[in-house]
Amino acid sequence: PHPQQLSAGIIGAPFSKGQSRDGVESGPDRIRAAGLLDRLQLQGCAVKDYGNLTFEDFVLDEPVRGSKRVRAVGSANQRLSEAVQTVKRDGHTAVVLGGDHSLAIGSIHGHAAAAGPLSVVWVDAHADVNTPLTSYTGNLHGQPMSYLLYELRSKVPELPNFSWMKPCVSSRDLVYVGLRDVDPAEHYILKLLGVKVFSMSQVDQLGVARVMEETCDYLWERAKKPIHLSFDIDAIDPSVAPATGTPVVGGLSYREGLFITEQLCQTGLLSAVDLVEVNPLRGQTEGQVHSTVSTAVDILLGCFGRLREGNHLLDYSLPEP
Ligand code: B3U
Ligand code: MN
Ligand code: MN
Repeated sequence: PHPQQLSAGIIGAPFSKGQSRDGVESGPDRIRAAGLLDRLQLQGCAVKDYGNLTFEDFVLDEPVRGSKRVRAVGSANQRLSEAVQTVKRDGHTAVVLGGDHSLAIGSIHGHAAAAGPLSVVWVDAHADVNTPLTSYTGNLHGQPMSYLLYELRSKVPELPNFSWMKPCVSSRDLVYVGLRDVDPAEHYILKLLGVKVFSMSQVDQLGVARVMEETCDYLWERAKKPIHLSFDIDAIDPSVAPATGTPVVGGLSYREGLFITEQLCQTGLLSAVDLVEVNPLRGQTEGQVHSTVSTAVDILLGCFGRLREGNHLLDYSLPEP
């Protein structure tokens, strides 16, 4: 699709309680300040900014079965789910600017509630599929996929402020790209459910072009469902995107990251995008923060039709002498 046929509905989700490091809540404003909206409009994309969500504070939010700030995460994601449903019903491609990756719970739930069954492409160094009972850290940003998968329903305990949501993704409709830091229980789950995984080993072996070809072929084998892209900036190598909470060496290059977005945009099925885990406070220099934020912006521009070969508006005409 041409960028001028696309429209972006942008939701800021300045939420950080799915993990323990301050700063990730300023991601949405930093990404906007880097010119995301103007640049989307310049490439011909219609943009509506729905602003930043506000989240309820929980004074008493004691760990539940070892998992931290469950009530805050549950409540924030309920709000986000409703916001994503509004954006989808208004006819936009939803963009959720995080914030930490626990936000994928509400984002994917809301997307599925408005658009029906989805394909999910999860680009991340991590699988984020721990259950509350397998997590070593107790951080909810390492758990969102376990809440969303039908097949793990019986493995996830009931949690306070999560009764609004139900699993809505089949493990056959999920593809991972970029994995390189997977916990043993997560690895067991991925094998048990037969989830399609392109870890960094497969990216090395096949190259990103084959990975994306196989990703699209796999997702389309049954039906062409709307695609939800959940992009954790830590999928990109820390030499390019260091300002994030849990950087892991050996990641996707900037070019591989952009290629993924160009290919997904060209399917015409991209229906919602999360861009999460940009943490400006984790950069050691302003240059590191800038590199991380501008990579995040370029990934989003790629999702809305920006091509490295160049673009021009549909009504472009050469100036006459
Ligand atoms: N798998 C670990 C580490 C982790 C997951 N996501 C991030 N880190 N960013 C966990 O906490 O579940
Ligand atoms: Mn993640
Ligand atoms: Mn990650």
